[in-house]
Amino acid sequence: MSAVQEFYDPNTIRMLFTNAMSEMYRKEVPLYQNLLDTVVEVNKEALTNRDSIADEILDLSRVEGEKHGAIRLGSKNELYNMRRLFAVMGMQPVGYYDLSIADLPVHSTVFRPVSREDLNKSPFRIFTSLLRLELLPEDIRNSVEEILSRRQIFTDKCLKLIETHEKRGGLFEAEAQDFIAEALETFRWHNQATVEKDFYKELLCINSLIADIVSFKGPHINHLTPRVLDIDLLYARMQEKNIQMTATIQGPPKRKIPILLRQTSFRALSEEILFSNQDGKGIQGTHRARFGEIETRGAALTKDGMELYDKLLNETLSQTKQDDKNYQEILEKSFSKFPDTVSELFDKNLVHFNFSINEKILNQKTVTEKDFKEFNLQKLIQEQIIKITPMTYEDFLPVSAAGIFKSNIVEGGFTKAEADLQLSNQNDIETALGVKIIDPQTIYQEESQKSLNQSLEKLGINI
Ligand code: OOG
Ligand code: NI
Repeated sequence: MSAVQEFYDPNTIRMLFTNAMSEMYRKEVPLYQNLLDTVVEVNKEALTNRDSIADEILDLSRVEGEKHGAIRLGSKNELYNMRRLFAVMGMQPVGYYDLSIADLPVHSTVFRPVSREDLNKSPFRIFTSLLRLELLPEDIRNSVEEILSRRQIFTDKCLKLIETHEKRGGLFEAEAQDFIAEALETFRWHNQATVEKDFYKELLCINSLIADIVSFKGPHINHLTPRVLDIDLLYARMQEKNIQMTATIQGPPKRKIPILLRQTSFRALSEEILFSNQDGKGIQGTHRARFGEIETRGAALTKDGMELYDKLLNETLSQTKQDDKNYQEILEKSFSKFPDTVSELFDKNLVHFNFSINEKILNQKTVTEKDFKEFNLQKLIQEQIIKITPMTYEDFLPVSAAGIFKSNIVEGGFTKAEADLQLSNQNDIETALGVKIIDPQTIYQEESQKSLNQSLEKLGINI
């Protein structure tokens, strides 16, 4: 009897795909290699000088390699197939980001692994935006739609392999290898624009994002983002090398207990491209789309934590702008109101936690089952029998804060009409995807509850 051939693990496909994409991007964008070298340098230094609480959240076992990338799609059909493509790699749409509140004609979701186990195997995610035709000026909407309907961003072989995966429930090793090579083609850079220069310029005037989405054969990967242990040090190093970075590190300020995500990037490079024209020779031009980014991750915030984050960020933005010199200083001042100890973050329910049993203490204390029953959770934590560790944030910087700031700084928060609009926009993207978007809060809550249940079970406490 021949052995049954097993499907290739989607986590392995994702890992190999990430490596292949990284290699391609480093060749395409040499400055990105420079950024990667600086990351290695900074991580080495940061490891000799570290702080244990931050270490746990940073999860040192997952430092190496890219953590995310981003693409921008033109049509609902492209998004539908992209969802099917990422499913082969064990990635599902998580979180909804409405970027129209930042004046961008797109909305987005993130394809990512969902379970902690899968994230640990390979945490790669792709921030995926979809152009919203209805937000474009009426006079160009039809031409844009027509141009986009003519392109096919996936190779035939890639679509066939996706279909095989769906029908059979997995791919075998040789198919998986083919799939990685074929899928990579979709993310490749094309220096040949598919539109004429004048039309490109017209799009550029409306919004550079539209020009980037519409003018090319496919949705080139526009950045990759590795993780760095000390982003402040990295930022300083890049500036020493005279590489132009974002005006400030985006996200929350530096803290003892890092929260959410802090990011910085180098400015998109001006790259030479050729526009199509009648005689087929092509007209020279340039395009800015591709950059390199760095992230450092902190604790996942609960809904209450997110609200406080938005409030403090708005407070900052009401006093200064991101590119002002005093921005970080004012940000830090505003965020002094965000608790920065594990116990306070827990008591105020601002952060999601993982629970585990401290076996050593448990053995020392010789407590009986009866004793546990009389304890409450707070006490078990105080006694250090149950250990709590902040959960790492696996999603992206919420744009809600900017939206709240823009729409109504005095009242704060979205109006009902705005909230309804958000919901209907999310429905639109879900219809295009063909599946519902997973709410990140649900993932964190379930993981937290599971670890608590397991811990209590070990102590013989039934809940
Ligand atoms: C998406 C940018 C979003 C991030 O790190 O917040 C993103 C884009 O520019 O297409 O990747
Ligand atoms: Ni990014």
